Amino acid sequence: MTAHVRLNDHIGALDTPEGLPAVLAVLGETCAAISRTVAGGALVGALGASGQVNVQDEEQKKLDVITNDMLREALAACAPVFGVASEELDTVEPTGRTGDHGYLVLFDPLDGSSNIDINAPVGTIFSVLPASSGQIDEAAFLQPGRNQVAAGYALYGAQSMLVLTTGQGVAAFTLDVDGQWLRTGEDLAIPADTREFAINMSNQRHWAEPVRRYIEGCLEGKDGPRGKDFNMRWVAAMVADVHRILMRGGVFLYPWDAREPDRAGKLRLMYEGNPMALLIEQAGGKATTDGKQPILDVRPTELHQRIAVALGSAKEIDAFAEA
Ligand code: AFP
Repeated sequence: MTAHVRLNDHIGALDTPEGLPAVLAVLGETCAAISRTVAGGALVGALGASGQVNVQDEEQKKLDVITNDMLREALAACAPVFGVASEELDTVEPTGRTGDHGYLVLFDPLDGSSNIDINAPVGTIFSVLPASSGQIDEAAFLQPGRNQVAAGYALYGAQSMLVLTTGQGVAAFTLDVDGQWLRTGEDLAIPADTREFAINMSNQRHWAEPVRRYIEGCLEGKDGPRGKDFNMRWVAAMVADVHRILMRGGVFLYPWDAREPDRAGKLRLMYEGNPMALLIEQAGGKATTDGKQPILDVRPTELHQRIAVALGSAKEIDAFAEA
């Protein structure tokens, strides 16, 4: 049996700023606990709606609330964490700590909530930003994604996996029966070419013309301008679609659409777009809003602002940009 490196030993061997290993260790422990809670499903009363609505004006599932509280409490007790922000919280929550070597942690506690009650994959997405020595308010969180010192996700699927970057490549960990994250992949690399796209096709009539042209080119396959057939996937959980792309390539698209013309896109910049973009770029892919503008260069103006997303295999994102 191969001896696998544990998450904390992997982090300890990295060149990381002071305090960051402690933050990542708490995130790993909490995601392992969330994996156990999600796995309990109906047996632990974790399915169904909570009866509450969040700041996104979305009905919260019970697990949205449970997992959000698990992360808030664990991070509030972690000394280098100076504040947290969550998809499920109206605004930021300072921990009251200030000083040097502090971090801000942003998260989507359970991405893919619509999958919970059908036992399809869900996940936790997290982003870690440096905390300034000043006041920890919403403005302190509004940093471009390039400032992230770490980003990752936990995917609760057939296996529970944790995928993490601190800016030195992307590593993958699998949760073992003892609740330990054991390294099962490192230096993940996304193939530059792909024949697989992920998009919610039911929105086709609402897309802008370039998106329609790109998808039509994929659907025409080898009989059309692309000269090759494509396959489609859509898990309705960004974590699972991004994980597939990290494992075998592909593109993931959630573009602007005319259903809500004043909204840049459905996905949130700070705790979905930015962490996933850092992972994708670190694995050699491209992560953009429109095929050209890197997500990591977007200067945030609001904590819960939304963003269009086109990420994945570099050459296919270029083809999307030229459509
Ligand atoms: P939920 O967490 O509300 O299920 O949304 C998941 C998500 O933000 C992202 O993870 C998916 O890729 C995308 O939305 C699915 O959106 P559609 O339900 O419109 O396909």
